[in-house]
Amino acid sequence: MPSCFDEINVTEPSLKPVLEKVSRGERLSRNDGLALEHSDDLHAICGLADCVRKRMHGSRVGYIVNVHVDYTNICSSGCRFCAFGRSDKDDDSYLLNSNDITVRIPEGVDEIHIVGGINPDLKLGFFTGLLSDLRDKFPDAVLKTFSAVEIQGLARRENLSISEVLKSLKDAGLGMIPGGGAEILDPEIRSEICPDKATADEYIDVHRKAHELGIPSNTTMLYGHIEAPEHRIDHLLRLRDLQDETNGIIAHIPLPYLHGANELSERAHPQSGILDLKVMAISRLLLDNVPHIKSYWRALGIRMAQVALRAGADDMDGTIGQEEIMHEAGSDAPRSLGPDHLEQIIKDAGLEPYRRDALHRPIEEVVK
Ligand code: V47
Repeated sequence: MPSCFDEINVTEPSLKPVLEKVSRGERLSRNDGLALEHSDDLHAICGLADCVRKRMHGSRVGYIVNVHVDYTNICSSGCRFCAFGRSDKDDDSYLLNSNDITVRIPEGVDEIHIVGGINPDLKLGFFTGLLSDLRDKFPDAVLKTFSAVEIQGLARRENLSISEVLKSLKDAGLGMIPGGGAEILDPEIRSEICPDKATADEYIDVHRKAHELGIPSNTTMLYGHIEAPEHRIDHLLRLRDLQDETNGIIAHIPLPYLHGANELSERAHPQSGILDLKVMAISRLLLDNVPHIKSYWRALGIRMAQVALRAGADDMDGTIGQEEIMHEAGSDAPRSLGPDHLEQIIKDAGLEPYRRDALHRPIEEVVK
């Protein structure tokens, strides 16, 4: 019986060895990644990633009933791609307390995703207090809260080590770390787009320390601004190296840069659906040790997120609600999608939806 890979028609000679390696299950090199980046054979690249997704997950695509709450937009980082951050002097700056946050969370969610700006006024007690309130009120939901850059900022303000902060957060109920803050893990690009935020090494280190303490995490990559193909490949290889070391990454989420209301837009590459599919596919192909690749519909838009399910992604994230970061940056996707809608999107891609928990375990198999 012909395998999925036999049906791929590679037109460019540079992709032939990549096809052979992927079909044999061999790891791709940096040069292979660059060959994929520099190829125009979108059909072959997406086809390869689709075959890998199928080999790893069959026809199953996950989604989660979750909620995103962005607890503060007060941020000292001033990232040039961001439309969300404010100074505390701005009229529309905000900080939600634990009660404001809990009233925004619907009953029955399986994951609570909470992130915010690097707010210089917030101490460890704010974060541990919030986590224990959420744990009391939503004992069945995984608390996927505070990105690596927020944790790094908190440790610096409190003069504590990353592990000390993570232990306190874990004791208070932290279940998992979301992937935000990775942007592009290259010092020169970071100096242009987010000079005052945690460095690439610091981002990796928070994830490494979390994994050492048994806290899993997701990772992201913000692409389509001023980075070059080499930066994207090196970013993915850094994540792959970390995963070889710790095996703590559950899912990787490629994030397309959205141009709305931010400083970087004048210098950035125009948005490209071709790049969206290529980056999704290359993420699946290079991150051979990361179980899940998410198609984040809030950033990609519903249609592109659906097509990306045939370019390597095996997950749609979730019902979301509330999220502000993509909304402020001009996302035209709805604020929220119901489970039935998500299921239909997946079915229309010819795939089989399953509802999952934050660790991507099918919900019917999770014993609470
Ligand atoms: O770190 C900010 C990005 C991230 C823009 O872990 C922008 O499951 C596009 O990390 N255009 C936060 N992106 C979102 C995030 C995330 C999302 C979904 C799931 C998970 C997960 C994590 O949003 C930031 C930054 O990279 N971002 N501004 C913008 N203009």
